[in-house]
Amino acid sequence: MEKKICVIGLGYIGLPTASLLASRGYDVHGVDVRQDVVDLLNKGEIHIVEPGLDILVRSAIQSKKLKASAQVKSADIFIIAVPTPFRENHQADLSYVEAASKSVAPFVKDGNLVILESTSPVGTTEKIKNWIESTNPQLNTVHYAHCPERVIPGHVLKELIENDRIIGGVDEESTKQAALFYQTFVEGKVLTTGARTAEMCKLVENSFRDVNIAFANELSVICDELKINVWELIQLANHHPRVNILQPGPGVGGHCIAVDPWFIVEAAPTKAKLIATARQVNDAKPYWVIEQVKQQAAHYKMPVIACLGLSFKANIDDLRESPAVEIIKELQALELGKIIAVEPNVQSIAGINLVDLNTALETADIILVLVDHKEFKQINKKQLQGKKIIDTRGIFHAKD
Ligand code: SAJ
Repeated sequence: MEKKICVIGLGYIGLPTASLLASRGYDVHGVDVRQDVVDLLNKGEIHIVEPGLDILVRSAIQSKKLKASAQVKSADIFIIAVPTPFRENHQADLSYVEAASKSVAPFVKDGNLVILESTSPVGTTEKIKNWIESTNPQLNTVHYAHCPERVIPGHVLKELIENDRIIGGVDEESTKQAALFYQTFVEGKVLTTGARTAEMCKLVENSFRDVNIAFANELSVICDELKINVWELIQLANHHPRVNILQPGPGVGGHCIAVDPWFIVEAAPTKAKLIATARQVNDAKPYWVIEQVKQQAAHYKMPVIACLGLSFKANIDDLRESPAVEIIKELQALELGKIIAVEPNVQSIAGINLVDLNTALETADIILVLVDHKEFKQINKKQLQGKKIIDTRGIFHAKD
């Protein structure tokens, strides 16, 4: 008989994972604390934008291989995919992981496998074992492993299957059991290690990216002062065979790269100097963009400022930790002009005046590009004539 799987957390990772597993023949029970998400899912609909996910979910629900509720059920394998944000002081908030662990504890049986997919500080998988076993003390042969999710929003379904995976168990048998499971649906390599190294590996991957984006963001600020086009500069420098500079932007958003490096800083505050500085450089970038807008707005009396894009990166609807949202809210608070915004992937957002792209282009005095959505890349440059452009993503940098 196919193994039963219970996935806790039906968000950007849990939902695609649950539906992929259902499509591979597993009996999957999805759990979410949000009843609206559960209800939508049971109708075969979804609450997030991710290419191809709607079709996969619909067929998983129709085949009855995927069901959802707010209640955990017994299973052979439990996958925890809940948020791991940080608190005000940048310390990891493990309350969702703890609550998820305690919610599965009464249903876990000896021989089961509990997997943590959420990006977490070093030591979290051990904590899950402790939370579950202190809630359910008669357990003694449960396997626990961390298998950090590594998919990029926008390409989740492809990357869930094709990416290599790191599996780290709390002991060798746990690692082996988890690896056997992932090998049933992952086409990439399944690489094994211990839980702590797996946890650190994920944090390091995102910190690597954060540090490199910080380099690009710092360059953009330096180049502005030196009157050099940073986009052209990076393009040229990247012709060197061993140079690959990332792209500057309005700041770093999302629930991962802007968060995870802090877990390393928290664990080794005096040692993690470069990682902490990169975070500060990236967190400062939105304020630099706001300064740019202030300078331009000073040439007008109540200008119309059109902000293109709200999501944290191109072609997705995810607004979490989005620098664009942060910038727009601050511009509104500063009352620099009439602030309008365009976001093709979102219907509405409280407190922000969303308009369609044409209206924005027609009425704006200042155009602030915050996200490089495909719709914006197609803008005819004639529509920009006579307007001040602040292009934080470099979509208009190419020479005519
Ligand atoms: N960004 C730039 N310049 C760049 C690249 C990105 O400013 O050159 C910005 C984006 O606009 C965005 C932020 O960085 O605001 C993060 O975007 P991203 O595309 O770099 O990454 P995420 O957050 O969508 O996904 C990352 C991925 N990690 C790595 O690439 C190392 C993904 O594989 C992880 O699974 C994901 O974090 C996660 O969930 O941890």
